[in-house]
Amino acid sequence: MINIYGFPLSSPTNKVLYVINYLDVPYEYHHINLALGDNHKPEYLKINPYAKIPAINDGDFNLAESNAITRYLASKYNSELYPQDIKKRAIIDQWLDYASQHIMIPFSKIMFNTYFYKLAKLAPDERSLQDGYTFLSKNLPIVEFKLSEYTYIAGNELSLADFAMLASMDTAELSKVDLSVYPCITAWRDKLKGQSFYLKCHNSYTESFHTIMQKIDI
Ligand SMILES: N[C@@H](CCC(=O)N[C@@H](CS)C(=O)NCC(=O)O)C(=O)O
Repeated sequence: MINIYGFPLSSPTNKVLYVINYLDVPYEYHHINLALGDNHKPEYLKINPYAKIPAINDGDFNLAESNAITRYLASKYNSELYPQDIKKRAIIDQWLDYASQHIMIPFSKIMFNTYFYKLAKLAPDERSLQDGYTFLSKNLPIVEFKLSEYTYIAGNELSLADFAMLASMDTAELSKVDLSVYPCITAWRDKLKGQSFYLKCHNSYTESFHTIMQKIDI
């Protein structure tokens, strides 16, 4: 049984959950409460010594980094989400990196400076907030162009890159980034969000966010 350690407001965690639910293999989810510092407890540091979530444990094997985890899961279960062909893999890897570096990070800048720093009683950084919006205004059109030519992020087949990109964009509504100006992204996203792998995780990130924020002890 695969153990997944994560936190529901973490986009990298949701990426892993989307993939494992799509693969439809059994797993056990362990809530690592970042607000209480569960990620720094000795038992978790045995799973991931650098204290970040998500991570997985599969028997005597531990692994962190959401992209590495999804590659491992797809490879373990021989999934076409990460095919054997090295050129197809390389293109998927390219878009996994693009989603992490050029979409998830700018959205994180917005989320931290709009919501999470306030929780930690830290002052927002206006420059970092604006960088988030500026980078997305440059980087989202690249994704829109790709989806105007192809059905999915890495080509005409669904791949790990779609799950990474989907999770990276989950905070769009809370971030007040209007994705409706990108019709191909919107149609692709709506199609994936209606699928069972997504609905098994949540109805939407926004709904989870509001539910969790209402609880003091997250
Ligand atoms: N590149 C990593 C990012 C992991 C990461 O930054 N996780 C955050 C939550 S989204 C975390 O563990 N933060 C806790 C901390 O820094 O103490 C991945 O894709 O898994």
